[in-house]
Amino acid sequence: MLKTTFLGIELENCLMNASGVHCMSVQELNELAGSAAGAFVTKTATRDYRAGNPEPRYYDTKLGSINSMGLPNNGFDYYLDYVLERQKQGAKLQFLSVTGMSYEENIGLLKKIQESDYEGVTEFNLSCPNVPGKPQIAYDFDLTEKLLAEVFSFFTKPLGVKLPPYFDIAHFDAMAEILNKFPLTYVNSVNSIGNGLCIDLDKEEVVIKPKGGFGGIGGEYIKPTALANVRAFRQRLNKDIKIIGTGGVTNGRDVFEHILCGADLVQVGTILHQEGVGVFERLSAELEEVMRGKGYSSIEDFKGKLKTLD
Ligand code: FMN
Repeated sequence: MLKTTFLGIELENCLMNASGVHCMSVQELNELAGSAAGAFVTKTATRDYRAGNPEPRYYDTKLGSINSMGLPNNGFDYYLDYVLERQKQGAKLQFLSVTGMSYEENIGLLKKIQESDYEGVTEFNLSCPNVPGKPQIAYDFDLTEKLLAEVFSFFTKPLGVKLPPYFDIAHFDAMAEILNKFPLTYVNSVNSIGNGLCIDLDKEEVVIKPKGGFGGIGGEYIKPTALANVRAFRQRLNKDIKIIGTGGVTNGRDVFEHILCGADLVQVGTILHQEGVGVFERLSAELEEVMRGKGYSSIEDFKGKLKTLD
């Protein structure tokens, strides 16, 4: 009932982890690969190993999470080696997430992927802090266009971009116009809502250490923003650009809503962090239950079919 395809490859279901959650080490990645998730993505890799920010750097709240991890990761080669090894063993669809700490590092990483034997999908994370004092890449529209133009001058493998949330119709229009110029495999919306602040009232104190307590918000709080971004891009992007919906999923109804807005695959971050890889079985069962209640037998029956009131 939940079977779907992506790039012509059949998947058990449309569910994945969101990059950064349960995908840092080989052990975590193996757990994902062995879970009920339809596919998985690796932790966003930078060229070099990064320890990340001082702890506490992640905090669960009643409605989600706040984090300022600082991109801790084992470095690009670690994750490339992992997906190459699995590819040799017959893995069909894999997602390798990368970002550079500078424009040149971004180009360098994508050149390495292009020159490697990797045949899977690359998730280019455009929603990470880049140059200090400058906004993240995808909030700089000219830079995004320049970078993608250079990338697609040499990159011929499947590539998707991970975007931050947008909050203005003019920004949906402008970003979609840029993205439509390139042969992207998919757009993944959304990354965390940037720079929120959560407070411990008893202590009258912030809950995470880096950046004076400011951090990315995930979980229930962000579902309406995530759905709006999925819907807005589905309405604006070329039909051959797929959408991965990420943000605010805690149950099967949320997954259904992402698909109704046009998501082809759906990723889960905060709830996976809170529940562990067993969450994929629960979400699959809950999604099936919603579909059965509505008489749907495949996600194609309702994908992108959200109705409006006019
Ligand atoms: N997104 C990335 O693209 N790359 C990352 O490395 C990354 N690290 C994250 C680490 C943590 C602890 C969390 C909570 C999120 C991270 N994210 C990262 C963002 C998630 O992939 C996701 O977009 C966001 O949390 C929204 O989904 P959610 O509401 O299900 O949490």
